[in-house]
Amino acid sequence: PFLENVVRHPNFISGEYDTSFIDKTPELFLFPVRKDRGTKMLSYIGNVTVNGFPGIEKKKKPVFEKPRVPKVGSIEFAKGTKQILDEQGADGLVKWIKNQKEVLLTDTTFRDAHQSLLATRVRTTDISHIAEPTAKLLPEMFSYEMWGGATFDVAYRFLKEDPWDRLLTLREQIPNVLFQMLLRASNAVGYKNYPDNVIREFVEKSAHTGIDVFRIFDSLNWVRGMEVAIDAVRQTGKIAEASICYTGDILDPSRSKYDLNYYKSIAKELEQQGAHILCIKDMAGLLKPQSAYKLISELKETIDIPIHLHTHDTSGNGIYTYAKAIDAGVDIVDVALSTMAGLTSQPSANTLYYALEGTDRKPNVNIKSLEQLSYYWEDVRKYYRDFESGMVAPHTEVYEHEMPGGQYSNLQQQAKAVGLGDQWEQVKEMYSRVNKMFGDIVKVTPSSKVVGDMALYMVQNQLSEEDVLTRGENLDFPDSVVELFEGYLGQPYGGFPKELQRVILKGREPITVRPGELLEEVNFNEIKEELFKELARPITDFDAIAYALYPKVFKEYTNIVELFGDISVLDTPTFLYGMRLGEEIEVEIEVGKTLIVKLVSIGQPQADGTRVIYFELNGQPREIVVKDES
Ligand code: 3PY
Ligand code: ZN
Repeated sequence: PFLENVVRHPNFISGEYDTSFIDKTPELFLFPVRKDRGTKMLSYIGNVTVNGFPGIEKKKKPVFEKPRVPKVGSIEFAKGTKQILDEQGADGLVKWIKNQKEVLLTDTTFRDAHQSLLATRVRTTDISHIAEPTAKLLPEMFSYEMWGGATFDVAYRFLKEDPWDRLLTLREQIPNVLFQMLLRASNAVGYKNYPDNVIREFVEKSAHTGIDVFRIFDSLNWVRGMEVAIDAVRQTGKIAEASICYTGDILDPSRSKYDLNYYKSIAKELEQQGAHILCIKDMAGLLKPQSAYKLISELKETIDIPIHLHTHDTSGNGIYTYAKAIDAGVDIVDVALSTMAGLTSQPSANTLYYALEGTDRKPNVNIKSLEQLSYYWEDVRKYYRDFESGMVAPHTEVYEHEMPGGQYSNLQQQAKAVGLGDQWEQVKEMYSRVNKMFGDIVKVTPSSKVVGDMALYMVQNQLSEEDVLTRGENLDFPDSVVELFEGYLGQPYGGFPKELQRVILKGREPITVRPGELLEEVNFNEIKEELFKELARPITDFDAIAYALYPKVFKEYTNIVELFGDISVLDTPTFLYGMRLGEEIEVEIEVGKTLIVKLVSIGQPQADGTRVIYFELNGQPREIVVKDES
């Protein structure tokens, strides 16, 4: 193990060592005790069988049908948009988009659809099993949105898997269609602003690992906040798709803050900043059909770059909104496969196909393929039913509270957690009052979270807007609220309400510059050294970035991997529910190496609160001791 430690040490690998390297590097003598992979995996299965999966009610593992995977072995990969970008560059791809008569489609099934319907819980294994069939059956898609947004931290935090592995794995399986990610500009894939060098490093590594289209947005539509991200993406030769988050209602004269001119002027600015594509990001699904027609028509007159429209179908109006936007000349729209579409997710691709029959903008896509792939997701979605939000019908109230698709069920959970489960109606109403109190701001991650935190705080403490202003000096506001008003998420259009800002900051001065100008650069070599000392294993660039973004979450993830090994190889029912007595499963721990696991029996609880679980591993008896947390 000593030699192994030496050759894996970053200083050894990088050649930055001399003969004193061994004396000065005491961690070389740390030899981790390595349990074998089989035992670690049985520990995980034993644990989840006895204690259940965090966040869902403990229950016996249900019986699921095997998901229907279309057979595509004999089909070749058709060339797609990935080849256009690789062969003709970003400008070539933009030209190609502009030459298409048919509307182009982005499929969000691998990202926003499950972020919005299933709390972002879909695991890499379930995407990977349908990756090749998708690439072969839907090669005409403009892009697959498959990374970013909440998928990054949820992978480490809840799925106990490495999001970079997802990107690497899918890129190997899908050679022909552009990969798209959602990047929260200076907030990267997090909830706060990061130093500029973290943003640049993150973009560089993501591009290098397989992302082609970066959809960049700022949670206050602050163009300055997007500058670094747009520039970083352009440096990589990939596509910078800059977004304006749609807020308010351009048809409502009483909501004059976000009028047509607001959108037109930001669109112009983003085009000048170097955006290859403009996205209208309607994260809550507020863009009504006639507004879509007007907005897209006017933007088409205002800018030269293609326009990509994103919406959520929460109100049930999604297809109508798309139909109007398509009439007005929008170039690309976001859809999901039908069984992962609708409600807080994107409108259905299958439905849009039929809606556009008889028009010359009908998408070039095979409806049979859409239906076949939808079967797979109908089956896989059942694995995750404990994460469904409970919304079963169109929800037109969204036009009132304006909550983004991905926030609704999250905030509901947060409300329950602080004992406000039965006051959900008040929380929703307060959300919209807080928005007005904050000056009617753009609400999207992370600004939407701040509005949610404040709404919960006010309902919990029975505070009115008046109370906040008059008693604010003595109130301990949530950290996220203080940070917003300090200027650490950027500057809202029209500024902060001055009196409220003074009360919340209790006399401290807010910043008005780009937070990135004040934040100290992260030293990635130091991070690598520190992590190496702690983990005694080679530290990759991916690990270092993850740590820079989410130090605590990343460390917890590495602890779990140390304890249970790589559990991303387990099938989802076993990952979420463990095993039934007498059940036998196969786990492919690496290509060509399969473990056969049988759960034989579960012992009675012992005096110390543990139970012995009896397994067979490849036919040999194995006992695992698990602490019963119940
Ligand atoms: C995210 O930032 O994750 C979003 O999906 C915002 O709409
Ligand atoms: Zn979205």
